[in-house]
Amino acid sequence: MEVLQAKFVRQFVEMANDGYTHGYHERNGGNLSYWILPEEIEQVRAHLFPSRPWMDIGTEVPELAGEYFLVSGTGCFFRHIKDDTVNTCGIIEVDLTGEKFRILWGFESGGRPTSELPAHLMNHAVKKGITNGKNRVIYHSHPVNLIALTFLLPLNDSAFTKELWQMMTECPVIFPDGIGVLPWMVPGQKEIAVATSKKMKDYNAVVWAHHGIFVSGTTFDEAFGLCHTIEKSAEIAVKVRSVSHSKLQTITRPMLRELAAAFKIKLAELFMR
Ligand code: 2HA
Ligand code: ZN
Repeated sequence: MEVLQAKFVRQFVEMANDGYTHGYHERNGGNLSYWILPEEIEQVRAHLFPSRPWMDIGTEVPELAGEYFLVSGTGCFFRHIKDDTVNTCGIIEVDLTGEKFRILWGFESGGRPTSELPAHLMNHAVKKGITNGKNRVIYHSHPVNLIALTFLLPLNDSAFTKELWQMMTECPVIFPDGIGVLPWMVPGQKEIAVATSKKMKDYNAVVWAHHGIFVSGTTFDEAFGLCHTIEKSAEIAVKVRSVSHSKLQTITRPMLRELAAAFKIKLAELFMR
């Protein structure tokens, strides 16, 4: 099967386009990666060309040795992924040491994977262990209201989780573990990749102060839906703050407990104090 016809590629492109139309990807902002299943790589193997050299990942991911990923490209605009997938995206293979990768398809005009490849692969490595291989998608974007909140709330997991849980009734159901927050750091480096992947041990979403968010998911819908929900909740928080310094009422802790009981979910106790 041609790579562009494979279902996982079509879903990847659809999600990238959703992110663009939601306004999460100005210029070349944001990036997306998908851990390809063995049967999916077999569907397209006849169209892969291991003709380019092994390159350094910039970190070590021995857990992902020999695995294949579909990734967006550095400098690429999400608005072009739908109509120009072969130049804006590519399939890569991780080598057997987990320190190098090579391009097998895509990036036709000489591009290469996202500058955040270390963070993507380290997050995949952590989630692979925690979810028994079920997590497939890692997504990074720049949603405007969430970034605005990083100027208004204390930069810690508790402040963000409590605020965003309170803003929309279904938030605690969608991210019962809460969300992680990192202080401002230089993007594209191993340090921010290590810090993000540490937070991914506890959460499926990690906020980068004054920058954006990383989310994980077992499917494209799960990952995008989580980002979308968090950004919508952040938009409500920003709107409420824009109108008034104080809230007249909110979703209280007893209400959160009622919700957890009704939906049979376990909310992270850390954020219920
Ligand atoms: O420009 O979003 O964090 C791509 C990015 C880097
Ligand atoms: Zn970014």
